[in-house]
Amino acid sequence: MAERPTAVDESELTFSGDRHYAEMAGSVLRHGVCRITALYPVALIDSVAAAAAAIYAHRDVLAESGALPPALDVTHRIDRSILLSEVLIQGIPAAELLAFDLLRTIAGVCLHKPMPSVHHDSYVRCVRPATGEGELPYHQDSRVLECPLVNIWIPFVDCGRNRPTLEVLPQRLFDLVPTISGEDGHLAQIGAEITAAAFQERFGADSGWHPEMAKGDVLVFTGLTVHRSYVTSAMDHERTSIDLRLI
Ligand SMILES: O=C(O)CCC(=O)C(=O)O
Ligand SMILES: [Fe+2]
Repeated sequence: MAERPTAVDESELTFSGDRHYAEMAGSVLRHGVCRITALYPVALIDSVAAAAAAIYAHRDVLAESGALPPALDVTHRIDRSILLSEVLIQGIPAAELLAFDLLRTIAGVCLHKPMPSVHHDSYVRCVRPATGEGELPYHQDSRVLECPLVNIWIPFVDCGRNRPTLEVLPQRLFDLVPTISGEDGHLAQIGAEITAAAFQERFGADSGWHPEMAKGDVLVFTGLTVHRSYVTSAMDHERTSIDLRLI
């Protein structure tokens, strides 16, 4: 029996950064997700993006010359990701600049603890429509990280039109969803993938929300909220973003 949510209008899920944290936390508790618009100054996002771009450029050179350390092989070539702790802005970890009090407070309400901290498994990720690099199928982060968490998803660019966005199921879940894995990809291999067919069967075909996002906007969702990379044939540019996980 499909768990069909009553349709939620995206206006109910969307908040400007000056709204009270309790409204945003309320949306995450009721619907599993909220979007906060214009949360970060564009200049901050640009400086984090530039620091990440320098790391990508360096690793691309290493990969081309066959000198990429084997430990980075999957991370760089398949996930096209960078551990967030490696991204520094004038010596300051990017996560410290991004995980400010408002977000920690919202996450704290959801996790029932004061001021959660950043989980080491937080990444910069680049999704490339041309090659499928970086793209992830439906999953729940708590299945992968094996702990309760709140994910702050931060795109470096406007996305959802010609660049991939994220698709989330705007429905609060209280458990892990059984996984039925496809054959390819890291999440399938670790038994964390929910196939698109299984997702549609369980939640309905049009139940996912794939918001357009502007640089400076974020999505906040729980470790149980089902989500995936959202890529259509109209999207011909890459998108880089951060998954910042609070625990
Ligand atoms: O950025 C994406 O497309 C997927 C990211 C994701 O699954 C995550 O942030 O946990
Ligand atoms: Fe995820």
